[in-house]
Amino acid sequence: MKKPVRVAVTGAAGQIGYSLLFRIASGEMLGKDQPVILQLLEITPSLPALKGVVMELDDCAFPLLQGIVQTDDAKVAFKDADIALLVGARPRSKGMERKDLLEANGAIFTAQGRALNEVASRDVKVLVVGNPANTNAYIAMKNAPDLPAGNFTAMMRLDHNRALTQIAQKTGNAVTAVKKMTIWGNHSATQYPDLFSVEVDGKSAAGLINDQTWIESDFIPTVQKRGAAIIEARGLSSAASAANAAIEHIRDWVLGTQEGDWVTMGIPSDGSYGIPEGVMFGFPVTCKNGKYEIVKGLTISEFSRGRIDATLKELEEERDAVKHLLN
Ligand code: NAX
Repeated sequence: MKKPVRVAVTGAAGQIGYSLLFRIASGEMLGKDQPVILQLLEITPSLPALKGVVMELDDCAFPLLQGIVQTDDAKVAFKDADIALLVGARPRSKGMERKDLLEANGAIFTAQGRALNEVASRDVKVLVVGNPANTNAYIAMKNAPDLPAGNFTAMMRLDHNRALTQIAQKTGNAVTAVKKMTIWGNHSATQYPDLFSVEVDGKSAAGLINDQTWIESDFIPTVQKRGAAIIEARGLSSAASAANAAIEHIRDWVLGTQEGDWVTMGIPSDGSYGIPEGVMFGFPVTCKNGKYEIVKGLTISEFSRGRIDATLKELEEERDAVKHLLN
């Protein structure tokens, strides 16, 4: 039997948590032969609800689940964590400005970055889901100076998966035929879903579709605004699809991406594609042996460059708004 992997999840009693925890415990994230210990963090008022979720986890009798920690103390939740899924965040309430949202979440991710720095495994793989995900990940990274910056990532995978399905449906293909998608930039409405490197059954998606108006007026805005469309339809934000994306992000990071394809991860830039170093940006990456690497050498058209610059500008503005919270 393998040694159990310690997986910390924050916001564990929330909607995404409810879709996420059972799949982690059943082995869908790290493999059907990998035991796990769940270390669950909630705010104090939500501990009773968390207790209910833990009772349900118990009632599944998952063979791979070797322990569960429930706590409102980040240092307990992150102790020796190998993986940390930072899902819990302050939602935007009525009348709250974007600046106030950044500030409220900044406080949470400053504290959690510090706690990770103090007690997590030095190899901890951190995925920030809670919004604004890229900037929250940036704040946590900056508050964990003893951990490698590259351990911190932000979730762009839901946007990536949304874009794959749009292309599959447009071209009448199975989603498995669609490869090499990239969502550049911020997990927000400025993100740039780039189909110019996408292949469908080995052929250029842009060539097959051959319709710039559809790309600009349909594909890009549909992917960018999908989160709002789900809220409009469901009355609640995406949860099961977000949990699925988190599972896939970590699974690929740990177990590797498929040959001949890549995925999108929000990672600190190494300066590639003219994105200033350190900016938490959606990039195309391949993963192998637990490490990710940016796909280099893609052609960026003038159209794409304009979109990439716009999402970069937004991320730089967010970073400037939280400067006082950085180490
Ligand atoms: P919920 O409001 O259902 O759950 C959030 C949970 O986090 C609550 O139980 C709350 O008590 C807890 N929490 C709040 N502050 C905490 C703290 N400091 N420490 C620990 N727990 C804390 O939200 P849910 O629908 O689960 O969404 C969670 C986050 O994911 C939100 O910020 C949401 O905006 C974000 N999303 C990000 C996506 C992405 O692609 N990056 C997509 C889906 C989702 O919108």
